[in-house]
Amino acid sequence: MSKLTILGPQFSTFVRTIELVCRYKNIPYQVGMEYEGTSLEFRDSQHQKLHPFTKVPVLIEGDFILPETVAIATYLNDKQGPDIFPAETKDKAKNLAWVSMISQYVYQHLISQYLLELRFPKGENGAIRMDVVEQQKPIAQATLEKLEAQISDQGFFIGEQFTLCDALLLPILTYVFALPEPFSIHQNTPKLAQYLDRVSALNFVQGVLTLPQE
Ligand SMILES: N[C@@H](CCC(=O)N[C@@H](CS)C(=O)NCC(=O)O)C(=O)O
Repeated sequence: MSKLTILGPQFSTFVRTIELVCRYKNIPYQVGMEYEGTSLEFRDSQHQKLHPFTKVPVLIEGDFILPETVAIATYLNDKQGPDIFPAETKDKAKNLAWVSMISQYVYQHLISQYLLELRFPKGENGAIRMDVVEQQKPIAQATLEKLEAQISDQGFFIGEQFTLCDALLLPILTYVFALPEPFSIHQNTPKLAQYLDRVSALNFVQGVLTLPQE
């Protein structure tokens, strides 16, 4: 059977989430924008066929095509290897609540509305729109503080087990914690910093969470 492909650029946080799940479960995979021998362009008609809203990642496994991170992770979870959800019903439900919050609000507040504004400025002559940054920064800071309040002392984001919450959060936090002054927002989140250092050092995480060269 052909190797499973995670369609999308490796710098995408959600693509990295699926990479982390594959590595945790020891599932062989490849990452890239290659599909059926050609390189896919973002939002072209081929991409539209694979994901109706032209997002990444999309999982390609032979003729099985699956969009959306949580669906992909859940599908992969049924394969070999350790579980990415707690076994007990209520623990699993609570974990899924955080999966939903991280992939929606946390991603929105930290990445779409803050980090992307800095990395891909939309102001005149490619300048950072400082008014937008000023407006979004407190929202991003408050979101990090909500994560700080939630984080467990037991090793992972929730409890003693690596879960999909960690796979979603680590790629986001890696980018956010690398923001330089005056955009840095992690001054009040020491537990989150320790968590990021601790979990990033695990073997299966190594090599995934790289930062762009300045
Ligand atoms: N709900 C989607 C969101 C995926 C998503 O937003 N991916 C980003 C990259 S990290 C993307 O495709 N951005 C391109 C765009 O919005 O046009 C999922 O969970 O997979």
